[in-house]
Amino acid sequence: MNQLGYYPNQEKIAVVDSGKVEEFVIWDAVSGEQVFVGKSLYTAKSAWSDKTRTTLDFSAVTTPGKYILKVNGASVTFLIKDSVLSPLADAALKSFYYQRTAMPIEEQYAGQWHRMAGHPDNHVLIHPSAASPDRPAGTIVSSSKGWYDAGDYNKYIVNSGYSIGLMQSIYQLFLDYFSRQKINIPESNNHTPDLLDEMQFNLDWMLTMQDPEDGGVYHKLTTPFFEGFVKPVDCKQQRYVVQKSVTAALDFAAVMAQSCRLFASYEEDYPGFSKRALLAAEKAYAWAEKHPEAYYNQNLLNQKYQPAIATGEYGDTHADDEFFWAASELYFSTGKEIYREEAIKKAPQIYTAPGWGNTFALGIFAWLQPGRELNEADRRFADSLKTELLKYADKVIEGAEQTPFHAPYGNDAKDFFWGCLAEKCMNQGVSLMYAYLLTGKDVYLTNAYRNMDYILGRNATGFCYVTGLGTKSPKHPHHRLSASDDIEDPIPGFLVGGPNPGQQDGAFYPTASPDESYVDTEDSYASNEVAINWNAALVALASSLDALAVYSVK
Ligand code: G3I
Ligand code: 9MR
Repeated sequence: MNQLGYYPNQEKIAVVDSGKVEEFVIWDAVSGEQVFVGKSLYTAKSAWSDKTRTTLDFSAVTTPGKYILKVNGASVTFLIKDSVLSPLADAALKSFYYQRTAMPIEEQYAGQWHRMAGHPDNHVLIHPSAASPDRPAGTIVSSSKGWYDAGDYNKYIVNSGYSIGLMQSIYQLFLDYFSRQKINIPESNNHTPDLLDEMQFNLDWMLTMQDPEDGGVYHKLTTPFFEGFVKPVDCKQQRYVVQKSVTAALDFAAVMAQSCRLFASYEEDYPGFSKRALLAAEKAYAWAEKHPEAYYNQNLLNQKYQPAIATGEYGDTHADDEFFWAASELYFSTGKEIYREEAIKKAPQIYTAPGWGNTFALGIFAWLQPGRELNEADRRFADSLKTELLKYADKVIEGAEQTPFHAPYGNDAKDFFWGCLAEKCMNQGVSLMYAYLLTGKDVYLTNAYRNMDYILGRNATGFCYVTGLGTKSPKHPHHRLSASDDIEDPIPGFLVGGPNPGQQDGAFYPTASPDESYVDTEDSYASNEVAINWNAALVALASSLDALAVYSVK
């Protein structure tokens, strides 16, 4: 079951890992009264194991409260509640605060997970791959602040640009919701919404990753090798900025152009940022146009330069999607025709859900932003993007209500890979949520909720895949901050990568079955790591569903 609970009028489904259910009963946990008796809805065979699963539907129970579901001698407690996803939305965003580098994480904001500052990054070297006339190899630069990327301690422009882009796209849809959200971070009492404050902490770092001379953007800031599982304060390896790349420049340009618009209302807290961001964006874009083939390829880099770099690659061999996203954001921030032309030239033929390596959807979200004023030609173009998004959505939801977990996600072996719970399950949900906003058709939103139910427990392993939430959640994520802090529980609010039959980490997995190929051990970075882009997807879907609150009692 969804271990967090259900909105009063939300569809409520549980799945039993066996084929025979005569009937199930729901009791009010407080009064002790029986409130509902149900029969199974349908049974469905797993595509990968011999399990036949039974679906139970208790959507008819709508009164807020605490209940117990009893079936085949087992029982489980659950909640029906307004704002049931609020704690998830808040915790998901708060996770970014815990990822902050270069400052102490204080007890008043972090409780038991407070820690000392690490990685000041005020003495970073220009790697030979990043050398330029003004900054020869070995030049010392300061590149402070920003978030740790994931379970590791490095900072990658592609991934952090994408993550902010996704969250800020959602921010623009629900301004009211985000202006009220408080997650207890150091900036919570200023005039800026907490989400933007948190983004600013990383945007500030990103600005330091641009070469002031030519506008190019370094791909990442990293140690040559991954650090061990030690506290940030104990890390001593030299850090470098490495090669400028076209994808880093464009993700940077896109997110700066987007931020220029969003921060314009918050000059009081961030004076001058908006203007600086736009200048930086245009410079980075111009650099990308001059270096359209400057892909980041770590193997090639290591053949030419020392020290060799072994950390995360975030490599890519196509930049049309990044060009499209950046040109679109720049068009909406400047109104310049050249960006419009470029966006239309690079536009996708079909809709694909967003991911760190595929930013088409972020550009599409910019064009489809509700309330955006478009001239007639632009409106026609936006409509063509909308048509594709809806085609995608219709295909995704087809037959979902007959599947083992009653969800569009999780029915194809291709749904399970490194980071799939975010990059596929959540981002499919985000796309369906947009389909709902564009049409008002409930069926899209219902299916977005179904994917949320999936990660919160209605799935093949029975895990609620977010740390610190639910009754059975990951305790040993591949997360250096959680592993090195001497606190038993992992830092809360993180979505793990999820089932991954690729099993690239050599950890011991219980099975090869795609949807059960998950193990809650620290060494499993291919199924049990955390990452900012994955949490960005969680922020996006949890906040949207909570902001819409369509299934709450009105
Ligand atoms: O995209 C395809 C998908 O279309 C296909 O269906 C699926 C099935 O095989 O594969 C997908 O590709 C996978 C890709 O992740 C998805 O984005 C690759 O197999 C997989 O190897 C790749 O893993 C990436 C991993 O680094 C290894 O390069 C993850 O995306 C990426 O999130 C992860 O990022 C690391 C950073 O490098 C370092 N910091 C930690 C971070 C998280 O693990
Ligand atoms: O901890 C690293 C994780 O963040 C990356 O996603 C992963 C893949 O690049 O690599 C992890 O580091 C492992 C390294 O690749 C191999 N030796 C063991 C490291 C983890 O302990």
